Amino acid sequence: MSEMYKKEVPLYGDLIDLVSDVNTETLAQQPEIRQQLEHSGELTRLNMERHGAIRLGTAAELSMMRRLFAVMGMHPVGYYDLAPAGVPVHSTAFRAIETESLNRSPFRVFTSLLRLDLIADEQLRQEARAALDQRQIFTDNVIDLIERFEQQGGLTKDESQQFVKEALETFRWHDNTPVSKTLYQSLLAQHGLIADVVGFKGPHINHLTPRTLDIDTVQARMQGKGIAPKAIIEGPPKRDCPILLRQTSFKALEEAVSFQNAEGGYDTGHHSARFGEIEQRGVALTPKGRALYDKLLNQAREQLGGTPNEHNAAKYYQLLDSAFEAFPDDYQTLHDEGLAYFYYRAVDDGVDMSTAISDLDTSASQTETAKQAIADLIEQGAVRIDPIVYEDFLPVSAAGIFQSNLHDEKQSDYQGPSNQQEFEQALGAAVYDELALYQRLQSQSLELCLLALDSKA
Ligand code: OOG
Ligand code: NI
Repeated sequence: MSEMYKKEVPLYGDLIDLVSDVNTETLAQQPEIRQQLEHSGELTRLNMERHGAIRLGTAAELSMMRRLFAVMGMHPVGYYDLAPAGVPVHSTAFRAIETESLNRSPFRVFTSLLRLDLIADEQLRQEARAALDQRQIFTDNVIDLIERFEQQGGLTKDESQQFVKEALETFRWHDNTPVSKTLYQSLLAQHGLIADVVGFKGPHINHLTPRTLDIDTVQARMQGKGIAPKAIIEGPPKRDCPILLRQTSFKALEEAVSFQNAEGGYDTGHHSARFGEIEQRGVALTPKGRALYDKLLNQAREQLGGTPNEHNAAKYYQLLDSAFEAFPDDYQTLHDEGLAYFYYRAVDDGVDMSTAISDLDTSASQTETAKQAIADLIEQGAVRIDPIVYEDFLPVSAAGIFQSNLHDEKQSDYQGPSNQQEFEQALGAAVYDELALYQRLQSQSLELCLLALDSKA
């Protein structure tokens, strides 16, 4: 997919080069980052870290997409409702869920389902539905292979190769649209996103995202490389100990498209939807940490009194910096205050730890005595903590990424209830709770760490 996208959107290739230069510089300048990535097994996956995004039109497309990703060990994690931020979709992310699988392939796909019910104009809604019902975004072969995978519980090597080739077709760009220019324009007038989904043959991958170790430097250097960045970096401010996710993108390009007309020919026009993005990930936050993050982010945005843009970017960063002074910025405090998730590792350097261990058993790891015992072991240097990387997305940030790429000046306002249940019904499965996944990783690592200590004691 990366190869295909670099060919389709050459500017993305330039972005990848810039990111990998900056990553190399950062690793050379900051050996502690290199060491940390080595410990968590992420150094090898640094330059292949990617996410991408697609937008789907119907429940049937979403449920088949779930089955397609399942073949690759990618499962729906999290529910994101973007309607309150003026984007008529709700979403999940398909990704690996075990540490080992994540280290092998951290690729995620942010997958949105268009909410046609949010189109107010009844006739347009029907036309949109009819256009979507007519398209088939999966090849017959890929559907056969998905069914075979489900029946056999796997695919042979040949079948897997065939699967990758066939699955890729779904994500390809098609510059001939199946709708008329008039319909496209009415859809566009409703919302850029509706035109992008309904107006095309399939859910073209709309961006891919490498991981950078220094997003501020990449953002600053983009312009110099002829890449126009969006106005602000989404997410938390720059910190010593990165939390969650910071992201920025270059603006979507205007691309030539041909609209089918009634005479069987084509009318020319253009469409902008595809862009490139970069991300910098930090430690995953517990519910307590996340609540603090949301509170501080809202505080900065309320003080700004509007959506961040080119004109108020400097002020926004200032407000964000001062709001986040209330968020502890060292791993030890993040750990001790229960704000973030960590891996625990037994350190092999002959520290005497016979005292603390008796207080510990994992089932009791949440009790105060156990917490104190772990804190003591960390303090003595017998146990080391390493941040668990946040693997998911942030709704406010995602809305900012969507908006910057829709050339959408008007601010839409969608009321109505968030509908995870309806989303899961369309998906044909429940989404995994991301917080439960991080909690499980942390507990498992603690268990292993205690076993290791026990065997040494
Ligand atoms: C998805 C935008 C959200 C992210 O990284 O938060 C996103 C889209 O534009 O379809 O990719
Ligand atoms: Ni993205």
